[in-house]
Amino acid sequence: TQTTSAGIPHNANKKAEHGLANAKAPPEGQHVEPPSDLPTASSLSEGNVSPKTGPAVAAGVNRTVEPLDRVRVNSDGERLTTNQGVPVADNQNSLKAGLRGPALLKDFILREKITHFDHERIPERIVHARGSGAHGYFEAYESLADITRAAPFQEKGKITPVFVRFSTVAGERGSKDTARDVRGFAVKFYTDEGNWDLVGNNIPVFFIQDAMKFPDLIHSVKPEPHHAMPQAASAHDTFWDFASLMPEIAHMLMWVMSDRAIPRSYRTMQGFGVHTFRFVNAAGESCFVKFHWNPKLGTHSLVWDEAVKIAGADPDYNRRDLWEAIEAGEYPEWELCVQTFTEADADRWSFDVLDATKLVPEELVPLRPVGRMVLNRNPDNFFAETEQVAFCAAHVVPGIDFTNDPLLAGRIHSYVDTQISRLGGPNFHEIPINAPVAPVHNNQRDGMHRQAINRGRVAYEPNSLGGGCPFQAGKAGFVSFPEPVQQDEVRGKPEKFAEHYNQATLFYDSQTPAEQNHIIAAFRFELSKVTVPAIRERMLSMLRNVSEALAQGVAEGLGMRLPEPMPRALDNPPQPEVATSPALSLMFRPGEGGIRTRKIAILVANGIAGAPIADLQATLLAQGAIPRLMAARIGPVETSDGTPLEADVSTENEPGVLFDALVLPDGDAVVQALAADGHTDEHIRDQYRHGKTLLALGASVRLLEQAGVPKDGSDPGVIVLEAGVSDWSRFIEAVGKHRHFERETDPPLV
Ligand code: HDE
Repeated sequence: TQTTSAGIPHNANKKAEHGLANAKAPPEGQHVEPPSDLPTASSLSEGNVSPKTGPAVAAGVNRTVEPLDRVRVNSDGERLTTNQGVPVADNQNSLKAGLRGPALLKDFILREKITHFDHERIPERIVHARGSGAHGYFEAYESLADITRAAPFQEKGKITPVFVRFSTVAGERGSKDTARDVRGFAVKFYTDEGNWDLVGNNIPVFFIQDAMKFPDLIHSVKPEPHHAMPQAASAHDTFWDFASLMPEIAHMLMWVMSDRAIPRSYRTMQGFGVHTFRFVNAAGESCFVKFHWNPKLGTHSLVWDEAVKIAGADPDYNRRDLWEAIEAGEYPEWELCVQTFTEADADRWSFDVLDATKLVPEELVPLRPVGRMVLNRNPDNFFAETEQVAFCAAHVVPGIDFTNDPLLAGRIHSYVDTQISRLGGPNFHEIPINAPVAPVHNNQRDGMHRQAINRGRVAYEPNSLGGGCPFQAGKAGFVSFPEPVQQDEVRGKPEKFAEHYNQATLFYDSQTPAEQNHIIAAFRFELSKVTVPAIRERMLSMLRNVSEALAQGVAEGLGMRLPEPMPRALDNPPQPEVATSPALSLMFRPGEGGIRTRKIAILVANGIAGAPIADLQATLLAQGAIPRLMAARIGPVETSDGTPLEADVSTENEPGVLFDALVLPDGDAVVQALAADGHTDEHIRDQYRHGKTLLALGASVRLLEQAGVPKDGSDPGVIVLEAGVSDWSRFIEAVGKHRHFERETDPPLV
């Protein structure tokens, strides 16, 4: 750990400027010293409640609700007005000279309406354009005051409001949710000491090491500039051309070709701060820190064939899932964990902690859980909140600081810069969703769309006319960690940045066989879309440095021979500390089990015995699952026993890929009707192919046969129950496992 020069007063040289005798010193008040009783982060929070955010609030209500109240508009029972508040008499007809005459220029009501409409769109984010947001809170498990003075961590139980935005990276605003892509995981903490944005991803490493390459990376993955294709996909020449020429990308490619890049839900993915940051405590001592968000529901993903089909069935798949879970009161939750380590630890390791293409294996530095985040309120308005929210890697608060990661340096610049054109000027911090809950006082003034009405004649410092206010907070304010730097200015990279493959190998070797197969299949798919053979060849030569088995698998899939391995920058690469890290597998965090919020389709048709279906439905509901009765058409179902059943989804409006499990009903006539509907077969095949659970009751076993699904009892995810049996426990247990990859073959059997 290092120590700040905490004793140095702020504005240390200022007084000397006025001469020894202070002859020209300004009157008292010009440079007021901060009062000695200036509030600190911990004194600001009384119990768990920040004075800025008001008294304790009812469960389910966030502290960001009240500050936003002043701008929330509820039009219930209100009359229609113009933007000037003028009541509008007729909202159907423009003003004309005679019923068949020309529209009149003086129709200010029409003109205002059309003009506003004409300007409704703002530029979309250059990356992460497609996103979904939610409000919630962070709750600290314990005080971390010994290692950081950051406000959210000062007390056990302290609550800090948050707004979170999840996103895909490459696709445009209206693109599909299930693209193979990194997911953004951006959290805005509205702390007592200003906003802290932890703008992370669902993958702990990145494609490149230096911000200098970011525009190149993004240009390569975005739709190709001449014909603007493909949308939201990396499977095209330019991305792989760039990738094959940038060996530092090897580790990240393992992650984005894995199922991590197609999460089942935002609620089932991890989040990572990616860069190494610093914690700094009140004494000015610092340690390094990496941030991890672990979902309570465990980590679960889609499989590729499923992701492709969902893209057509419901392009809003992840957005809808998040929205519906929160509406249903199934508040998603993540545990925030930190890895903390010292500069001396970092110096010993084979990799550089300033290199964003490297992670710190959990086996090397275990995770320490420090709090939980719960998302418990959907935004009122997508545009006002989710679209206008402006995250920024430079938004840190006292107690959090940067490191010299050269990727991070570029981010510190980029985010504010991009908001200025995206949100139309330098006052985007005043947009309600961006405004800190902590008060803002400075001498910045004016600019497009200024909201604050700053009072008084003073907009400069030092001043005597304003009593020296707003005054500098001195040591109570943000003090940059004074990391000693004495170096030549160079363009280059540190030594350890030259090793690109150890952690790619670590990742691949730490996956289960099913996950490894998915990685091979993903490379095969992506590279099969590449039209230039030399690019494929370069990629294979890169993969040989990661894993011979992987390279071989991909080469076979492409009908190619293995080329020579790509030359390495280092002849003697350093030995990695760990050879496998189980924590890198999605299987490592299955979650708490159970079937809460899992979507289960129960196929029904006229003539069905309703009682067992109603019983199953009630059992699943009681366990928090979402059973839906699916028929060829929605509406009431005729049951043989008079039990009222209503099909709430049809095979047409919610195709089978949108469900986590499938139940096939008993009854000869019912099975016959289902067998005659091509959707049934399709649904069963998809469920089976995608590793999901199938339950066949009585006569419906025929439907499995028809679809070619093996039903010899060896697959725990294919459950056949004799007619009349209604013990659902095996089915529930199987759904709780999410996927049954043991059945997977390549190519698929079914
Ligand atoms: Fe970003 N990134 N980024 N990024 N990033 C943006 O900011 C940038 C990087 C991340 O939901 C932009 O407001 C550079 C890493 C998320 O609104 C832009 C570099 C990580 C979001 C930008 C990176 C991220 C963004 C576009 C390399 C994970 C969405 C719109 C030096 C730690 C935030 C905007 C939201 C968005 C720049 C690399 C995460 C252009 C220059 C690494 C989650 O400023």
